[in-house]
Amino acid sequence: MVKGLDAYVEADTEECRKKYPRPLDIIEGPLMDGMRVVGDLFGAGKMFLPQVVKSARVMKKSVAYLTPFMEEEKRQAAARGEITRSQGRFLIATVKGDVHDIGKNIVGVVLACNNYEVTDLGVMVPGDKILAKAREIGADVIGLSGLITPSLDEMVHVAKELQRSGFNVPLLIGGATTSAAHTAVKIAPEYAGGVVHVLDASRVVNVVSALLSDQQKLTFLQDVHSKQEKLREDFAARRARKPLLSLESARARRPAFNWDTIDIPRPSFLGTRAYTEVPLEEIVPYIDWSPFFSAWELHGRFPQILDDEVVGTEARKLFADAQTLLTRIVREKRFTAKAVVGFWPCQSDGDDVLLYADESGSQVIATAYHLRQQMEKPGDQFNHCLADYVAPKLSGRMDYCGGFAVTAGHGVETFAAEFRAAQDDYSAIMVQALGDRLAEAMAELFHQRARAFCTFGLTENLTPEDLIREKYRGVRPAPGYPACPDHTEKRTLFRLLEASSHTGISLTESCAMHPASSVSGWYFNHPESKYFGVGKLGLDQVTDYARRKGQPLAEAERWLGPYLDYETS
Ligand code: B12
Repeated sequence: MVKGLDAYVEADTEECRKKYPRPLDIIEGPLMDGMRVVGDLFGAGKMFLPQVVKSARVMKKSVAYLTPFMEEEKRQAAARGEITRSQGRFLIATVKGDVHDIGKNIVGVVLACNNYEVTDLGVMVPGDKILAKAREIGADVIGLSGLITPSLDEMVHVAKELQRSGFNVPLLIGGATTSAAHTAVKIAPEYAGGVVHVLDASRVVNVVSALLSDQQKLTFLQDVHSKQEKLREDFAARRARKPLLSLESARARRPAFNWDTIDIPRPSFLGTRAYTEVPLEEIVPYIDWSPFFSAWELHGRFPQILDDEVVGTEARKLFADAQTLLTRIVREKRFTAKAVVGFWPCQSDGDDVLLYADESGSQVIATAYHLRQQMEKPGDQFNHCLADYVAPKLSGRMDYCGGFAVTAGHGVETFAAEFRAAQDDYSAIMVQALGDRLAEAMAELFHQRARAFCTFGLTENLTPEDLIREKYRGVRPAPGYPACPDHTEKRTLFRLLEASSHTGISLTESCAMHPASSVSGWYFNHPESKYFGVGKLGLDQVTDYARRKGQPLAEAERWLGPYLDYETS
């Protein structure tokens, strides 16, 4: 089990069954002993996540073999009026509007192999369902996961509902978009039962075991509480220390481009072009493998990571398993990759981009709203906004920008579910991680094609490494990323691209894309375009932005929550 070898697990379990009086003794004896070794090595940094998940697979298969025997035993115990109980009941869910799965699944597996009874409600789970299930199973701890910023707001909502409904079980917060600071400032004050941010799966067992221990719970929560108090103070102090520029001053510090001379390439087509089945083998060479290893908590750049002194051996094994599965996915066409790209004539109007029906510019078919940096910067630096990369109306020149939506996600869930049904979480997580890599690779592939459509890309001669290092002209900021943090702009992008009908990707109420392995964004071709973060936003900008979008201020504030530099009323 410690080595994660599962070939003979059923035969071995049967052998144990003959030796041990009860099936539960096997779980609590050799299986848990094995997992304890795994947990200790993982906690001490001597074992890595892929190994833990493989060991968990052995445990799960063994438990699956024992389950019918335990059911029978439970039935008999119940008939005698006895109750049995696990280490603790953990309820986990990805919040409403979010489709993030992989991080949540990893956490579920790590807890389950430490003998916690994990109930996983899946993705896009509304708060009332989480509360109802928590009540039904008598959850000892509730965990919420989320990938994108709108989920943060949903987490605050769930915390408020837990408080309102009189719950008192600890609430764990995790996922890429979450942070200790946001948890301290926004979520923890809403719920008195204890709210803990957990950075990654390697820490979750210690946190849960402390929370469920009568001896440790109080001091653990007191410690969390004082750290959160400090984070709240730091947050308030930082805001007081670093006042923002007014929107007007920030606008005056926009980059000054000479629009008379800038090269504006005209795309070879205007409107959209859809790709209903992109061959997977065309996508594979564009995969950036470094984030794949991060997903498995092996940190380092690919390919150097394969020779890393500490994680190299595991990284190699993981990479070999990934190649085997990827080859199978491609050969058996397990995923269907779909894409749509589009180009439109456009001009900027302040911080907005007006997209036109044709090059006469007489009919605006959509407006893309952008946000500007308001942080104070040294004198020679600009306060950027994506609209700066588009020829202003006043320049009299017509510009072009593009958009894309790509997905490798059709088929991912079905394939992952097949593995899960066979108690193989290792391969299920691997399938999801590969789906994500293919989606990102598609974004790279189609950006290269887009640059070729705009002719300047035709003379590029870039290696895959050059592509990963973005050694090309132009950017493809994705709504939700730091240069354009408003996820609702995906609605405009999707309408222009007719993305849902062309690719089968749908937007949830939080503007997450379903299926999960999907990416969408804009193309800007300006020779000096680059990625940046808009950073914190002042009330003046958010008020102006809401007015331009025709949105109530409160709605704009809701979507931009973590970026606001002020308290909302
Ligand atoms: C890989 C990745 C993707 C992949 C996969 C996403 C997916 N299927 O989940 C792809 C390429 C598809 C993608 C797409 C997008 N992404 Co993305 N993506 C990432 C990236 C690089 C890593 C996320 C990841 O999968 N990590 C690996 C997993 C295993 O880690 P994890 O989720 O963090 O989970 C661990 C912990 O957080 C914790 N944990 C997780 N949940 C829970 C729950 C509990 C209870 C506990 C205790 C712990 C816990 O344990 C886990 C295991 O250790 C992050 C940046 C980053 N470095 O985090 C951006 C990031 C998450 N993406 C982002 C965005 C904006 C997007 C898009 C909206 C962009 C777009 N317009 O296309 C889309 C949205 C996709 C969708 N379906 O809606 C933003 C989100 C921030 C925001 N402002 O909203 C990020 C943070 C990038 C950034 N810096 O802005 N993305």
